[in-house]
Amino acid sequence: MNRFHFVIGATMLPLAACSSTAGPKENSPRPNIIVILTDDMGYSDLGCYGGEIETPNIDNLAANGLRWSQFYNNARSCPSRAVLMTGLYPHQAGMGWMACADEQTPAYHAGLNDRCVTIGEVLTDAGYETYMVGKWHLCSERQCDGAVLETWPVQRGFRHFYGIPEGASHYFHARMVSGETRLPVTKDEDNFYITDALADSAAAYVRRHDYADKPLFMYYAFNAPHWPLHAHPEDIQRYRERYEAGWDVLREQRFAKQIAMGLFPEGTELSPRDATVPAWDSLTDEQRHEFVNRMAIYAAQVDAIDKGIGKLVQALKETGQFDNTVIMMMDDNGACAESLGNRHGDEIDGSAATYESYRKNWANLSSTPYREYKHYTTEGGIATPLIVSWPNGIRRKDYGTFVREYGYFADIMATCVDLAGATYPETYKGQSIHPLEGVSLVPNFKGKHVERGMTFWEPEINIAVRDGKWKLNILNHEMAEPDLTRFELYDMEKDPTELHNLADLYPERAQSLFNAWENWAERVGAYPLSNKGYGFRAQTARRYINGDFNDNLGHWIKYSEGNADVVYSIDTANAIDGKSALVEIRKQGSRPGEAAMQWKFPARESTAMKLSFSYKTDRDTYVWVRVENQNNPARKSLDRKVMLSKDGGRIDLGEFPILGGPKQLCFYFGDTPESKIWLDEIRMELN
Ligand SMILES: [Ca+2]
Ligand SMILES: [Ca+2]
Repeated sequence: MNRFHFVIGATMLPLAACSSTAGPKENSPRPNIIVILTDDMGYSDLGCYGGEIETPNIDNLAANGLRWSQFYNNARSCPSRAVLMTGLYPHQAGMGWMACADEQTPAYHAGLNDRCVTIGEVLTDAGYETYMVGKWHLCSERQCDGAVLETWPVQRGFRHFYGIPEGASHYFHARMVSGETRLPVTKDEDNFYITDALADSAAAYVRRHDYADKPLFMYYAFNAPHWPLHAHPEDIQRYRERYEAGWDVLREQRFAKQIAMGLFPEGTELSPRDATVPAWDSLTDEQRHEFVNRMAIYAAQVDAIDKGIGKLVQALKETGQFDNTVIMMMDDNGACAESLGNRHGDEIDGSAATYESYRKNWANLSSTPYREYKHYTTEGGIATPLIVSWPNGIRRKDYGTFVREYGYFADIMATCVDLAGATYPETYKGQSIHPLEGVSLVPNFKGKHVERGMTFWEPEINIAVRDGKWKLNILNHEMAEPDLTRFELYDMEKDPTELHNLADLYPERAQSLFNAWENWAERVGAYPLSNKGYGFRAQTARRYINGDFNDNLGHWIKYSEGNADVVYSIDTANAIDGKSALVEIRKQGSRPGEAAMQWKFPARESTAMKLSFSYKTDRDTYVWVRVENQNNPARKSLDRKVMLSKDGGRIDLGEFPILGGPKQLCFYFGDTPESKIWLDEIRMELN
């Protein structure tokens, strides 16, 4: 199985052989550390958290280790991963929001900034060999698009990397990266399945690792079970029957199992079924068939994660490393209610041709017993399993028990620093680093108390504060301006599922938690709050044009059709200010508009735009500069033939009105004579 993958794993291994000489030598008592992250898996999907999906390998780690009943992530991929990797709040690390939108502020930078360090960087300096396998999602999409590697895993502390820099992947047709090298997209005949490929790579790293030389740190981040729904047919088949019971019965079953295992106290209330999800009994046979398929595929994806962890544990055991390896496993956000695919009538079978999600209907099961999902600061959004295995460090009498104190993703960095005897730096590469926000969980490993204190959230203008047994929520499900007085206050000891809002009963407590949140928001840069719509924010960030080409051609669209023969590249040797876009027009097109560089951006109604740019060229020539409506390019706000002289220079097109809506700035070369044109310092200002 996955022979293609095994070869890839092997090709990057020579790197591992050239270990540096830093760090302690033989028989180091320091443990290996492996942080395992899953993606978009709900709180109750694992068997050891109440689920009916078969996860024997993970359950085994829990049975011979510890489980946290109240551990918190940061509600969404990029912010959660930033917190996990840096031990800071996401805004401090530059990832207040997602990798798709560099909003040009320190808190919303779309990638890790230089005021933070990763666990990989800290443990490298402490003498660990560092590996990363899987999904990164801590580099800006614009930089990824431009192949700028500044914040890829290898640049941020991981000597070995196999995975995807981006936030999601097709499971069968994946564009993997080994180290810093993009590999070809996998094809059907490669017999590739990403979860298995990552598992083979992680196990191969462990087997090749020289533990006598130095301990290992591995960050193993599955992109599963994030959409799309893709799985092995034989695994899907094993799960179909058990989901015929439907979400209503299964929610009750999961909850009963959670109470029986002691995850929640007797008397805890199960949240009611999401009001927008229909009763299972009300579905037609056809609808049931479709939804059984969706959940069976999802379960098969989780099943594959478990098999992958089984391979990892086996590799650790066979190489004698398991007993002194700390494994910490968690998920990056709550169950995902996002709706993908629109294939009603087609069979949803988890095959490569499909691209589906399991929908809110099943996310509601995955969140059992909580309300809500990924994105929100209700427990359904931010509560995650945390399972810790460490035979040499956890007392046998504590095996299988729950740690009932709450913790936060930032604590993982602090725990790694503690376990490794490392120092969290005040400065790194000449930059001052934010002080660590996490606290070590190692005392919890020994049955002792950890003082986590107040903890704060702001994902997408969803606000939360946890302080002891109290939790304040301000939820913003709409795109509307947030109402920061709409407090929900919960006693998490009596009401862990957040069903009884006490804000009216204790208004002063709610207000004081909010005041603390405001101080925090000022401190970390969460203020001013940004609008939460994904498309809106991703598009709005395009108003910051990549006009200096610092991100190469990132997010420029290189358009050509017909007989236009145009090459677009970045020139650093012969450039205007060190790096410029070079457009080589090799053959003249038959009509204007066949080839262009396009920059897409949104404009409000009645906006005035200013535009200027620098150029060089190898002959007297011209270019058409246009601002077009994206949906109807014939509607132009600007249409100018700009003469370019062999001397080069700067063109200022002044200020002009543009129509509102989605726009594209275009440099058209379709009828431009054969020539080379260098463009740089493109300034686009919108009022
Ligand atoms: Ca996620
Ligand atoms: Ca430049």
